[in-house]
Amino acid sequence: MNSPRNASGPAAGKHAGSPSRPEPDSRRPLEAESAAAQRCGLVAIVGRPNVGKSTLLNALVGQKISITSRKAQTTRHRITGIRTVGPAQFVFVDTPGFQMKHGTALHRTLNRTVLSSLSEVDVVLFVVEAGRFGLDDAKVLALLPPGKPALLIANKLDAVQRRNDMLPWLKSMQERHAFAEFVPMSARKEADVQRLFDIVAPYLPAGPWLHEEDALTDRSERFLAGELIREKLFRLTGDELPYSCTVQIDKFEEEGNLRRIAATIIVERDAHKGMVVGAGGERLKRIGSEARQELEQLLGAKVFLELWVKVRSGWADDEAHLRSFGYE
Ligand SMILES: Nc1nc2c(ncn2[C@@H]2O[C@H](COP(=O)(O)OP(=O)(O)OP(=O)(O)O)[C@@H](O)[C@H]2O)c(=O)[nH]1
Ligand SMILES: [Mg+2]
Repeated sequence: MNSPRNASGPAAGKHAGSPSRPEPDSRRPLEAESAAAQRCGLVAIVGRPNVGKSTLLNALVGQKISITSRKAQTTRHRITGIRTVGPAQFVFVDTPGFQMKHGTALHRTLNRTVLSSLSEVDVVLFVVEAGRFGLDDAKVLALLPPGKPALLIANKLDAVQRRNDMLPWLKSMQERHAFAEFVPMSARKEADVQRLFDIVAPYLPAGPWLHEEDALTDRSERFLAGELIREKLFRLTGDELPYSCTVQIDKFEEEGNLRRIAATIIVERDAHKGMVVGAGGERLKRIGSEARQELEQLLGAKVFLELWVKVRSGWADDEAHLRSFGYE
């Protein structure tokens, strides 16, 4: 039998740099967190690309676990972010934005990831942009398993000019699906994010925690390193670089408080390689230096990072390549 793990040891010390984790309340009797009182549940975060799912996950976890950018389809994996509040452990599952183009094998793989995540969770956060509901949102809504509680998260409320339009819009959403809750909010507002814990908590089943109390994610440092490099690549190249590039970690070595990392950025064409490298190698240098700084903060260690760029055309439509790059 799984024994509940509620030790407050340095389990997530690897991701030190972690900001304000609430301290367990020392006035509470120890029995208060006994297995009987514990709740734990999987909470999927789904929606079309770019609605702010990963931004929300990071805000909920209190640490950047999942990368974000202006570009659609930034997230390519199922990413778990963990947060324990009092007796409740929330295991959030960020997913790739579900999208309608079924073009490449990569697109199909991303959509498969969304579907499999949905089937295994206890509750779903269905994220849309407040005041908007398009065909692309409807496509995702249609995937929600019947009978599973789904909460409507109307995100980016801060960007809504006409607040008066929100009420009729929420009413129209009520007719689209039997949402268990309606939550207009902004993932960028701390108070909204805190309120969400109280709203979601009643949907977590009673049961022992799956992770240590201070765990942040079940993803490895090696995985997070690849993701952070991909984020800098997306953010520093703008729209001219197509979405079809990826990052492969070739080496990840731990030497005391030092991480030696070597990674390759994989692009589809020679022209794309030029965009990544930039004039005199300036852009690649910047991608490397920004990724290194953020990694040092995340891992609480010194990082030595080597970056390479390689052309491998057609990788995004090649199942074998996808698997070798870690896409499930
Ligand atoms: N104004 C505003 N912008 C937000 C909010 N939440 C997220 N964003 C922005 O929306 C963009 C997309 O955010 P992501 O978190 O990457 O979106 P996503 O849904 O994970 O996207 P994919 O992984 O591509 O599906 C980023 O530029 C965020 O900064 C919010 O509450 N308000
Ligand atoms: Mg995302």
